[in-house]
Amino acid sequence: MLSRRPRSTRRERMDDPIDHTSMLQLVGPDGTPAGDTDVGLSAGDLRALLRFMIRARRLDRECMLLQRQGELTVYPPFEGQEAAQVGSAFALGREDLAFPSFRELAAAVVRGVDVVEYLQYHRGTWHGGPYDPYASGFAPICVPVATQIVHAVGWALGVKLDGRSACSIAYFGDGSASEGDFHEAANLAAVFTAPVVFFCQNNGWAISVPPEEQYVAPIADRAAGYGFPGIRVDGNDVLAVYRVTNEAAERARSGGGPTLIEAMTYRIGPHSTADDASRYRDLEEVERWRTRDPIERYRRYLTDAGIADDAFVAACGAEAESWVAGIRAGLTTLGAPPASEVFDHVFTEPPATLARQRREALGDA
Ligand SMILES: Cc1ncc(C[n+]2csc(CCOP(=O)(O)OP(=O)(O)O)c2C)c(N)n1
Ligand SMILES: [Mg+2]
Repeated sequence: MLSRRPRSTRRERMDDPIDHTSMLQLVGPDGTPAGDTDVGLSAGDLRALLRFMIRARRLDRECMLLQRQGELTVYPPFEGQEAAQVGSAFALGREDLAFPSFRELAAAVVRGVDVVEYLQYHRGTWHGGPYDPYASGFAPICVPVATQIVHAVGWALGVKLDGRSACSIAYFGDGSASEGDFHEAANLAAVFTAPVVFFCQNNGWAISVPPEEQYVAPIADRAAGYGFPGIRVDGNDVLAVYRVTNEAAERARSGGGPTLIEAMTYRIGPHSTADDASRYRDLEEVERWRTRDPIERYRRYLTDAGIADDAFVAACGAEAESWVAGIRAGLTTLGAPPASEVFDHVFTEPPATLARQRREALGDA
């Protein structure tokens, strides 16, 4: 049986583990500029970043409610990580392909994935969500930790062999960086100059395991060992995330090879709806991270800079409400998937036993 973590270990975390001087930040937690905020985006695009983050948070909270109401089986919330996901996904082009883990719904929204289709995975009615990965540029949800990092490199190598200009981005967490898959993928990408961006969302926890039990040096520093650039960025600063991802993606597409980005952020909610985070972390830690909220920070920056006003922010909130209401309606009125799917998608030529079971269950061949 698992024993509870000693309280002293958790107490040590109250000293902020993030060194703010060693990560790129363009907008500080209070919304004031902390660097050159000209990231090359138009005023419309700068407003779109805020609109996406507001929309994503509203959706995330609705998904938590949908799970509690029995409409989703389980759901992994991303609240707190909106800037990391929206800023990075916004930097991708139509030809690029994102390889997510299971917590990247905000990135999926930016890519234009059909959310009702995406959520069928969490409703338990389809294995990976029936959306088209190529049409949306967003690969299926990947729950086996870190396996998608290898997939992203494989796809990127294919792009290179085809002579196309595109890149992949692998989304993964701090805990995933402890898996062998991460190392294998990073080394392979380095050796073959694969056009891939390794995007680590360091959200402070891997379920109940804190960073001090996962690594000693910053994850971004590992890039030097593989021979490509690595950078730590304030993952709650959407402009900084956009800038580093855009640069990494452009380098990848133009033959410069991989980049490792470590976005320092925080998982405000539980690991998933099946988790009680109060068993292993203090509420003070969560409250401290709320003061670095990515949305409020960026809202202040945009309004202070005169790029957005209160009416725009209010309109984003209203638009998010009706958008989410449509998703709820779409999800809760879905019919059951056809029973035949239980037998599909594994064998090209089903073995006799399976064919017999199919006949018995469905009465067809
Ligand atoms: C191969 C594998 N091992 C273990 C698990 C159980 N598991 C699910 S999420 C998770 C932790 C992931 O932590 P991190 O990479 O930091 O991502 P986060 O959940 O914080 O987004 C673990 C151990 C799994 N899904 N797959
Ligand atoms: Mg994590």
